[in-house]
Amino acid sequence: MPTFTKPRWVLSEREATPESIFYARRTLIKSAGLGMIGAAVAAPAHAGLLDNIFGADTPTADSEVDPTADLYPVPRNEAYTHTRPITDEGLATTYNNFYEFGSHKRIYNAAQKLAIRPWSVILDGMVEQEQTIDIDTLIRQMPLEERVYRHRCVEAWSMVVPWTGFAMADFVKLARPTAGAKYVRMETFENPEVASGQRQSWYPWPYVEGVTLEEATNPLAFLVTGVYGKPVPEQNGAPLRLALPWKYGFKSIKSLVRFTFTDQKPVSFWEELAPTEYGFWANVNPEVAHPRWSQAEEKPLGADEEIPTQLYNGYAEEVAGLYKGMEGERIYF
Ligand SMILES: Nc1nc2c(c(=O)[nH]1)N[C@H]1C(S)=C(S)[C@@H](COP(=O)(O)O)O[C@H]1N2
Ligand SMILES: [Mo]
Repeated sequence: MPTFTKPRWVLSEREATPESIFYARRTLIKSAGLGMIGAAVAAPAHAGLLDNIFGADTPTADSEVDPTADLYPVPRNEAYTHTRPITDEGLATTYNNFYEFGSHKRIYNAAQKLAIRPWSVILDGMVEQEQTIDIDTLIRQMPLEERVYRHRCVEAWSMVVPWTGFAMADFVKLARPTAGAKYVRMETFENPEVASGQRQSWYPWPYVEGVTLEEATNPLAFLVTGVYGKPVPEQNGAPLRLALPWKYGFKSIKSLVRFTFTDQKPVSFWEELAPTEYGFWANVNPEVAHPRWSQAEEKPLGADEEIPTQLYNGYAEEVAGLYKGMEGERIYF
């Protein structure tokens, strides 16, 4: 199990969490005469953060066997190299951001409540034919491979993880978008009965993210079904999540239920909450600070020292071309 031996960075991480947005929002709610709602959740958010660092319990084992478990492990595609060691599985599966289950990192037990079967995914909007696909049918028909990717959270922690999944480009082929489609808008499940965070009504649920069609079909864009050679667990976004390793982690939306092809630029969850802090592009750049903290360095989960953050999180060769001629846009924001 992970032990957090060095709490030095905890404080800076607390600064880095988007919590202050909610405090600001709570003030607004209060002045609108709805104070109790905001006040009731403020304290647990903080307690959870400390719990997260000093807590030592383990994820609850799944009672049901994943119906795709027989597919794993899957051969690794060695084209995706990594220069840093792979993050300890125990850390990557117990230190999570998944606001549906709480605005702190230790959500893995709460996330077990999410029923990941039956599960289907809707493909709609500007497509030749709308489709609803059963998750097991989808996973069994896609060419699965393992890729080791870096992940850089906007809060300045990072990890290196072996994901299993398939290229998003192959999924776009399956969707057959029509000529005018420019963006893919993605949505997470919505079920406040199991996801207590979704009862916090000032968040713009469901969680939404978006990419351009060019980004979606870039070979790096990866739809994840597994991690560490097994089906991906709930807390990491089962049964289907995105991995966009050149963008800040919040773009890598979890537990997907819907992909809508559109000519309208989607507004993401974080952009809607705090447009001055989180933008559409969110490409990693150490030289462009977040309004409230530097992005120059990152803390790998389990490491003692911070390391320098790289432009496009080290994937410039693969993706810089996507942003040619966009010098006037805030692509690192
Ligand atoms: N639906 C949903 N997707 C989400 C989030 C979330 O809160 N809800 N958090 C994002 C953020 S900020 C990060 S850093 C990654 C974390 O993924 P991990 O828990 O597998 O490390 O998930 C992203 N996807
Ligand atoms: Mo993040």
